[in-house]
Amino acid sequence: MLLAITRAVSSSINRCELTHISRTPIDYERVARQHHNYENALRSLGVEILRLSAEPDLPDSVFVEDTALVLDECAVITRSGVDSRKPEIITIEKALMPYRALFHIKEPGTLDGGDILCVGKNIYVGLSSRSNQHAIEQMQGYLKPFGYTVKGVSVSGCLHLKSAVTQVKDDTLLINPEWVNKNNFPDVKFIDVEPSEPFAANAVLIKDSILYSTSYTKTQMRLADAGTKMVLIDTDEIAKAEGALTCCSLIFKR
Ligand code: CIR
Repeated sequence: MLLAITRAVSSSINRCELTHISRTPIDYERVARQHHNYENALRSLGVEILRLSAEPDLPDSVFVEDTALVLDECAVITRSGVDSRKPEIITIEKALMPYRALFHIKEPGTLDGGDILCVGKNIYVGLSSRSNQHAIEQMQGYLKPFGYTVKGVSVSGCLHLKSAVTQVKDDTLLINPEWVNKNNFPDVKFIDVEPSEPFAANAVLIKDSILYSTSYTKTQMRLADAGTKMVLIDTDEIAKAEGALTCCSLIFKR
């Protein structure tokens, strides 16, 4: 059984961090509706939702993915690369404690979950403005005993590694090769995003289906041609906070 931790959208989302996009007003009703539809799409794929209460003082707290990496054997609580997001972990630790033994990224390590791509026992970590080599070394120490290898990957032009690449099948990555080099990922196949849709590389893989945005119609056609089963939802309001699909949940076997 898969469980997804989510968190209601903060009423202060208009004060979210932005790095690569300009600020445009976020309509609270609309973003909350898109988030609700996201949760329902996960339910339609057989995922149970554990929704945490909104955090009015933490604008980016809906993006729970950034607070932890949850593996079958344990979880790693992150330490955000921006101060405004560091307190988000307090409630996430409490929520994860019943399910996993917890490790913590410690100063001077910084890590956002959006920078972590797991492909089997290979864990790739984006060396972005949010995540650093210290965090990678700490993760190696925590996760090597469980058989994982942790490797740093350069990314440029986007916020997180998973803005540039995500898994869409057991053996296939959806990638924007402008933002991350394919050579980092041996022994996999690739589907490239349409060059006119640079933000289209973020999908949530659940069993043999992906949750995907209605915004990227051309890349959708490429995914369909490759036989990918898709559940489509609107994400354009969430995207104004520089968020994508993976960011809004922490999904793991309960
Ligand atoms: C931030 O800059 O931290 C948020 N506005 C967006 C975080 C998106 N998270 C993700 O891609 N994992």
